[in-house]
Amino acid sequence: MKMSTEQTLILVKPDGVKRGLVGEVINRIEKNGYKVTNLKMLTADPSQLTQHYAEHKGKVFYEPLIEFMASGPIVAIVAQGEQVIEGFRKMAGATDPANAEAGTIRGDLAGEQGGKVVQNIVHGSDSVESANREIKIFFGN
Ligand code: IDP
Ligand code: MG
Repeated sequence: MKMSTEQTLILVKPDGVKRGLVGEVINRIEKNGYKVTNLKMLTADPSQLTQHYAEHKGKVFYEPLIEFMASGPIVAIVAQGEQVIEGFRKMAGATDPANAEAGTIRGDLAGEQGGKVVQNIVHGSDSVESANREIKIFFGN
C-alpha cells in the first residue's frame, strides 16, 4: 500500500463558526487520527477568497460564495496525516448537504440549512496541488 503523509487546508466556514461547530469539526479531525498542525481564526479578505476560489470564477454560485465566505469569521486549519486530503473530503461529505450521507460533517450538521448549498460548514482541499496553494493563501509561506 502506498504511504503518503499529506497536509490539507480545512476551513470552518462562517456558518460553522456562527453555529458553534468549530470544536466539533476539530474533534472529528483528531478522532480520525489526523494532527492539527496550524490553526487560526480570521475574517477572510477579498483577495484571499478570489485566489482560493479562482477555479469557480464565472459560475452562478461564485459571487454568493465569495460574499458568504466574507460574511463572518472563519477558522483555517492545516491538518496532517496519511492521505488526509481524501480522508477529510470523505469526512466532509457531498458538497450539497442534502446529498451528504449520515456520519459526514455536512450530512450530520448542515442538513437543516434549507437547501443553501453554499452554507455547507467546511472546505477541504481536493489535491496535493490545491492543498499547497491554499495553505499559502491562508498561512503565508
Ligand atoms: P467542495 O467544497 O465540496 O469542494 P466545490 O465544487 O469546490 O465543492 O464548490 C466550492 C463551494 O462552493 C462549495 O463548498 C459550496 O459552498 C459552494 N457551491 C458549490 N456548488 C454550489 C451550488 O450549486 N450552489 C451554491 N453553492 C455551491
Ligand atoms: Mg472544492
